[in-house]
Amino acid sequence: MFHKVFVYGTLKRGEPNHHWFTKDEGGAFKFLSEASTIEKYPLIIGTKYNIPFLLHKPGAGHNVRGELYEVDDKVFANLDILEDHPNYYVRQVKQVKNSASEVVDTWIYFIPNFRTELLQQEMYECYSSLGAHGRQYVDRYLRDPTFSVKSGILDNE
Ligand code: PCA
Repeated sequence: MFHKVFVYGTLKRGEPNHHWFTKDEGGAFKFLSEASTIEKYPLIIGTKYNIPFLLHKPGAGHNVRGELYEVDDKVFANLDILEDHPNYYVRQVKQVKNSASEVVDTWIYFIPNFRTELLQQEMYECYSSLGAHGRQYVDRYLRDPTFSVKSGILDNE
């Protein structure tokens, strides 16, 4: 079984979690195209660890640019582990436009129940950990294990 996934953050090529596509080996994945969301969404960088979040607030922010992949069940399951779906990021099927301007239905990882004050933060069209924002992503193993990355992000934490 194959699934389409649109990634906008650290899973993109050249970004710090791209290796999750190849984790454990044996899983199959294919880069399909650069793509952008049909609807606008706020893409922000949050917490002191500079984590990218796509907030589920259609109409705010930008038509976010990212990458469209096809993955098998094994890779899909690993991506769900990384994103802690459905406890943290929650994936939903949305439409993106690929580089041939075709509209494609695909999974995207969102933060659905976010604190509204996050909408005051700067919103990006395209994420890069090493972007001009200067907020480089901090890998999990470098974080304080007692700090909840969900606090300040999720509405119910
Ligand atoms: N990884 C996922 C969601 C946010 C993140 O850093 C992605 O790249 O789409």
